[in-house]
Amino acid sequence: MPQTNGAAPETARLEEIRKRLAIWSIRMTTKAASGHPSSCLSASHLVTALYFGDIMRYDAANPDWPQRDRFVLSKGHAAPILYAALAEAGTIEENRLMSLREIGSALEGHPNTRRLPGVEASTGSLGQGLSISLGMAMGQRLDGAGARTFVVMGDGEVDEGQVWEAVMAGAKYGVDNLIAMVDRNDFQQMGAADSVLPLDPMALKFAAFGWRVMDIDGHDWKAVLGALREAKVADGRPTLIVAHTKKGYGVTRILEDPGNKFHGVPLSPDEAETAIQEIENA
Ligand SMILES: Cc1ncc(C[n+]2csc(CCOP(=O)(O)OP(=O)(O)O)c2C)c(N)n1
Ligand SMILES: [Mg+2]
Repeated sequence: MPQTNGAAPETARLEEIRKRLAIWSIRMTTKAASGHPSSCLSASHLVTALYFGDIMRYDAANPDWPQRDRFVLSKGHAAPILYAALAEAGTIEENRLMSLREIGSALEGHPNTRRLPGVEASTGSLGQGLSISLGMAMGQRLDGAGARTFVVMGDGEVDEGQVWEAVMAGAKYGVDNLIAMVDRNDFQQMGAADSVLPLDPMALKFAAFGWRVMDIDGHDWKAVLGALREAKVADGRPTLIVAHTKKGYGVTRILEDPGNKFHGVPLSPDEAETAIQEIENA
């Protein structure tokens, strides 16, 4: 469960939680000898803010509460940080985390909504999460309970054509309870995201398609919380938050690699211990 310190400023409390989720992501992937720790770390502020920054409305003990806000991790390969958040919230037991990617474990390499409470959508085949989220948000609107859907995409993921179909449909139907974030860490699997397909000016492209857009530092608590709070004030359009991040945030071993070759590569046990100390001492 979240450990709160009433005397500490909100961002200090969130940073403590974020560090725990980051450390879990490293431990889990190192134990599994497989997975995507660097993709978890870049999204760590976003996921922490959503679950623990008073952004999403949810009941951790009742993950199927019909009026809940929903979170879709469209970049499903960052599953460990989602699982760590669900454990931190109390939806799943912490002692399940280290079963990541084991045969038979519900903590699959990519989230499986049929197997784990709190997972809203099965993702991992990139490009589908925004469409899924759009449908959820439209359903929530019909329900009339004022619920929202939040979704985190990767920047490389935005290459997928299906993303742009959802962008157009979201604008057409004025789905203003849909809040999308792009984890703009500038890298995808094969290298620099813009070397595969140029994405900039990303925010302006979404704006031209009819979305409200925000462009922020995705590792700045005030910016992340401010953007998400502003996004919750509906204005007739879906919202996109471009969050500029670092793939492997907080871990020098990953960040110092000029080509960011650590995509889908877990840290060795020794590297993991060094990385965990670095995060704890930051
Ligand atoms: C449809 C599809 N194609 C290819 C892949 C393989 N794949 C897994 S992660 C990844 C790169 C994703 O990059 P990005 O969206 O920028 O996410 P990041 O890890 O940088 O946050 C790719 C190509 C996939 N999962 N789904
Ligand atoms: Mg990326």
